[in-house]
Amino acid sequence: MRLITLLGIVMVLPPVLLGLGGCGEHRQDAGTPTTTVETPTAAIAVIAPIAGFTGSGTVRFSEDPQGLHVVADVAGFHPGKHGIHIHEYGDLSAVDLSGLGSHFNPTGQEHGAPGDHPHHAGDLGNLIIGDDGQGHLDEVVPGLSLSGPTSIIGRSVVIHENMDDLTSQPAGNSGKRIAAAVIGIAKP
Ligand SMILES: [Cu+2]
Ligand SMILES: [Zn+2]
Repeated sequence: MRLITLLGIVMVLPPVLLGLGGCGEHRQDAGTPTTTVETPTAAIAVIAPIAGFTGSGTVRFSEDPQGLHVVADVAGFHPGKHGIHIHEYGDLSAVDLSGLGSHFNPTGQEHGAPGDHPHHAGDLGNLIIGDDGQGHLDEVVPGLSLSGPTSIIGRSVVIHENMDDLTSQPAGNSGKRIAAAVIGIAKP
């Protein structure tokens, strides 16, 4: 009985799916896309620490005529300078965050400081954490965007245990990756 019912559905479905059963006008309407794909104008990364470390916060990104406007607000980190970078991947599955890959480097440069040449596009410099554990960073970074070949969407923000010396290769000798987030599209 069940088999007969299933067969009945299977035999009825193909003409409906192909649009052969109804009138032509409706078939055309059903195939017209009703949504448009828009370029993101804002992105956000919600930072969380790895096991054994503390520190959380947000990093917000918006398009700017000079590049990408980056604003980070974090709390709970140990005081001092911490290297902060855009890394190439958004894979948070490894406990040591190794799945995030290297610094985002779409133009094949060496590691350095933002604003200097050469540097990885993903080099954001250092996040300065005060005695209260809080840090704020606000900069416009050239060479990054929210669409196209230099897009950071789906990549990641990483905060390191130590200071980025802005010179050592390939990553400024900034130590462990202690906190990170995948960069997602934000509500404009
Ligand atoms: Cu990094
Ligand atoms: Zn770098």
